[in-house]
Amino acid sequence: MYLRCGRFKLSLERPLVMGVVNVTPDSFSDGGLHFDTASAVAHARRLIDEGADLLDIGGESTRPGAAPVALEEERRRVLPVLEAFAGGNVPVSVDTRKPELMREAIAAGAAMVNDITALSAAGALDAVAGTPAAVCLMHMQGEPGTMQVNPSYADVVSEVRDYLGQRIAAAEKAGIARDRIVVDPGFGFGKTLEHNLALLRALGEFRLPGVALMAGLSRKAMLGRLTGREPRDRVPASVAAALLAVQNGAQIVRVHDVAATRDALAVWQAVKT
Ligand code: 9MG
Repeated sequence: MYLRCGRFKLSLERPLVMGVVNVTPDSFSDGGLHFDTASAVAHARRLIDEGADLLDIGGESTRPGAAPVALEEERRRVLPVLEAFAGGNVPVSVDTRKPELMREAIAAGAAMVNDITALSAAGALDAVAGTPAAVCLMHMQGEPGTMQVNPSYADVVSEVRDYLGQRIAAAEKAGIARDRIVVDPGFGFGKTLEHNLALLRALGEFRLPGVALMAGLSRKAMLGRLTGREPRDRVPASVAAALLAVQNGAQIVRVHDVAATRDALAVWQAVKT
């Protein structure tokens, strides 16, 4: 199975590692360590050296409680970093929910759009449809500002799966073929610890025909709840979570700690029958 992703055709025969580059002052995971362009570029280079298969560059924090960022500011944060890598050997994804920035990023060479709102904004489907870019359709209940206030589901697995099925149908109708689509249940986005654990246990149910599956658990609050540790000390828990996700069907893992995740996956790959 392959993922068509801009000028790349990515084999999904082995799990892929997407390295996170937050160009934000307020990310939960790194506390704004890579906010200026030079540090973000240096960080992205480090992730590539560590073996990242893709980079995900974002300029708007999506942590619980985060406030929205204006288009102009998000563009100022993201585009210079993206442009530094767009011509290279590692596909670059833009993490945004704004159709204008999707268009600009793809024109600047982004190979994927990672949208926590699954292309639901007006014009978002069209921004991606007529291009070669892949898209990650993620599930979120509510908005980052309030999503963790009282998340509630009758059956989290079937509700998230149905939603992603509907977003795949909308994307296909707009002209985005399944081999350009990735789905993601959105761990921590309007979900309690119990919801997240239920989704991780049932991750295999999100392997939908012809569509790739991504999981992002890296350094998230659920791992803090389970270990009692701060985000920067959640590397072992994040690696364990990435392995469990891959074992349960994820083909792409979105992580902050690329080297540690690559090592763990190398062991997994060698043992897997
Ligand atoms: C932007 N972002 C933060 N967490 C994420 C996750 O789990 N998945 C995806 N696709 N994007 C995420």
